[in-house]
Amino acid sequence: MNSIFNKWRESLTKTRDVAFGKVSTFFGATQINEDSWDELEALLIQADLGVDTTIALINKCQEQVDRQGLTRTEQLYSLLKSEMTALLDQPAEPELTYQPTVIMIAGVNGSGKTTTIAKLAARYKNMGKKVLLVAADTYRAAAVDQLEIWSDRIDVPIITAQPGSDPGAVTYDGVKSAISRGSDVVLIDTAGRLHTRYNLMEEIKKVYRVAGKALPGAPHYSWIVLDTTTGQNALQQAAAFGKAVHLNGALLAKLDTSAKGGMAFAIKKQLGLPVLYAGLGERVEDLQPFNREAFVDGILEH
Ligand SMILES: Nc1nc2c(ncn2[C@@H]2O[C@H](COP(=O)(O)OP(=O)(O)O)[C@@H](O)[C@H]2O)c(=O)[nH]1
Ligand SMILES: [Mg+2]
Repeated sequence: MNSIFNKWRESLTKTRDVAFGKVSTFFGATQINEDSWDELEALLIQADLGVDTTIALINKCQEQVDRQGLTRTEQLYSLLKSEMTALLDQPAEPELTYQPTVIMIAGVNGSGKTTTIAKLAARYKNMGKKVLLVAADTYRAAAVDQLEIWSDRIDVPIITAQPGSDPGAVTYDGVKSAISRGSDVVLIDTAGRLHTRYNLMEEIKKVYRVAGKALPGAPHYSWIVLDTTTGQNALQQAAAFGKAVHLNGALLAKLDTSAKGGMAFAIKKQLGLPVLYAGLGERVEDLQPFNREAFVDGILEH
């Protein structure tokens, strides 16, 4: 267990030092008063928790301070830690029991979709699952190439189409192919061009719909990859995807290079999505099931 906490702690260095460093120095021998609540509120907003989440968190802490009769800011540390943990879900790792289980991965360009798919594929393969990759980001040739390189590297088969071809068609072929090969898990990579937002949303809806035509009930999971280095902005982008298709999970990318990991606290409140996995580094084994205790422990230094 300790090694898991250490891994999270190491990956969260930037978020801990840059964004939560001041939150950590806040706890001291001073009396809790109006000013300290204002200060804590400002620090949490600066740490990318978002205004709504921060206010809800402060209210919870104030309730507990009154109830427990706490007087000094140092007593707020463990209270804040447990209230922050309570803001996060601790979901079980998704079950891969459909035959095949079809997973669509959405998110804006550069958020980390293709890399996260490779990591998920490697993880599921290690669990003994037969995995198939589907390159439905057909817009850029480089996007298909990138997934092909991963397919070679982790030795997982891939279904591709010519760049510029219909992402719906490759999705259909991919899911049908998974059925005939007896794959356990299908991971569909999608495009994320923001500058043609309307088309993008139509495209992702189509991929979603076509997956269901190829296999009723698919996609069983639709997860959004959030670039944690962009903080609160990532949440606004995710909300747009959530309007186009039914999302049921969020995946955090680049926690290891982000100073804005605090945005994770706002995901449940703002998007209503559980965080399922987090990318703690660039290697395939750096994708970890989300661990709320290790996360909170990693960002709050005492
Ligand atoms: N350090 C780090 N880099 C990441 C992580 N996930 C993705 N990246 C990098 O982010 C960049 C964009 O990732 P990519 O998967 O191509 O994003 P996509 O456009 O959404 O498919 C690449 O350079 C990745 O190596 C992560 O968890 N940690
Ligand atoms: Mg990509």
